[in-house]
Amino acid sequence: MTGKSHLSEQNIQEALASVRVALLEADVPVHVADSFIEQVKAEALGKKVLTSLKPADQFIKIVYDSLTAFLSGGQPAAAGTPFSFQLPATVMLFGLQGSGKTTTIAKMARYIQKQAEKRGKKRQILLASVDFYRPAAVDQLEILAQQVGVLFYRATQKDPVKAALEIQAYAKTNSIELLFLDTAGRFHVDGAMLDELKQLAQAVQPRYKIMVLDAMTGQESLRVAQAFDQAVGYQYALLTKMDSEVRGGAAFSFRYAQKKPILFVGSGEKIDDLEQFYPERVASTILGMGDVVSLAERAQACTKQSEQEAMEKALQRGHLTLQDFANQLGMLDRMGSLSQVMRYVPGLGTQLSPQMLSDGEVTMKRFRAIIGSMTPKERNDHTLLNGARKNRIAKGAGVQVNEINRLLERFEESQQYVKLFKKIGRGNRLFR
Ligand SMILES: Nc1nc2c(ncn2[C@@H]2O[C@H](COP(=O)(O)OP(=O)(O)OP(=O)(O)O)[C@@H](O)[C@H]2O)c(=O)[nH]1
Ligand SMILES: [Mg+2]
Repeated sequence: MTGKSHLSEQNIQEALASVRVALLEADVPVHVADSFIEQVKAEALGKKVLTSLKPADQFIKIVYDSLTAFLSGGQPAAAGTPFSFQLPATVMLFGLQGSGKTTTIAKMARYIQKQAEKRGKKRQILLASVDFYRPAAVDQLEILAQQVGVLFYRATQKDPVKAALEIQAYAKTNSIELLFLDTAGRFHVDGAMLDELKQLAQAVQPRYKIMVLDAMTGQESLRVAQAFDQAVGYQYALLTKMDSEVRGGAAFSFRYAQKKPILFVGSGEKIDDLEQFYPERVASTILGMGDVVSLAERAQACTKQSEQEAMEKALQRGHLTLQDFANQLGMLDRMGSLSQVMRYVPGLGTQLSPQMLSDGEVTMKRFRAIIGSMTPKERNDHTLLNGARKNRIAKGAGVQVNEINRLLERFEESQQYVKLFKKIGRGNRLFR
């Protein structure tokens, strides 16, 4: 790695070019791709190269991380936490013809109902449409409502705005918690459609306006998203057809231009094919290199390796710092819960009660929080820890000072082991 310890124009040149190709292949517009790359490059140049990683690999990792951060900006719910609407609410969906509005409404109704059922509840959900242009549009929604098992209402009025008000009045008198309003799409962005949507939104004042974008349209979706935003405005987007052969360029362009969160993605034609938006997944499809993910894993493995090396050195020195101690706790944590780990230690598993194990886990977490509140200096030399410092750390970690003393006792104990290791000269062979 000599002479390559920092990222420079030269050592990331090739990586830069391949990222650019990946973005363009994912159907990200050229100007968007270039400006993103400039931004990441400015951030990356001069960064130190991690041990045992090539500069190019490290750069790709930085790109991957920026891409993920960029795609996840402003997401309403952290990955894994289901999104929920504030109730009662009218949710209006709009988008071009065939983008997937009607299907998506059914999918969302199903999603919300399933979430509610998990908590033993049932939501009053109503589906209704003001799409009077395509003859079977309203029937399509009615069939879907039956399929999902939610309510449906057919307006008698044929003027979209009047019909929407009729629907909303119906929802109110029937104590509907969530009304999904389906609208008509056009083949292209056109003034009449946008005008109608604007009037609809003004009349109904929906709490949520969601722009439905077909991920397959790639670059075109950017223009569409902007036109709808100017004319009607919306808080969220929803990308459909992410199951197709697309590489996420639509998601990227949308985030780039609109900076609004992507609420869900459609991942198939079936009613259950709705997922939360996972920025990491899209980032890796955009980069189009399955190996980016494995690269990230490799970087992860490398950090672990350097931790292990640090541990090995500590053992050879016969001296442990609090930082080493925290790393050791971290390694253990990554292996799984204490009880999982203990199961593999002959004899121990049966001697420790589940209570002891879970207490142990809590203690480990607390210890790591305490060490996390120390300055690097303190971590390297625990003898610095006087009363004033302990008070400050206790506050930072949200614990009592006696917890810090307990940690120090345990730490001293491990010191004894480390000394012992050095004495019997096994430190060298331990990790081989
Ligand atoms: N593969 C796939 N197909 C989808 C997805 N979402 C919708 N579709 C399909 O796209 C087509 C159009 O869906 P619709 O829900 O009717 O679209 P729409 O926006 O309501 O269309 P209009 O009412 O004509 O404006 C249907 O064949 C759907 O099955 C998706 O996430 N993945
Ligand atoms: Mg429709």
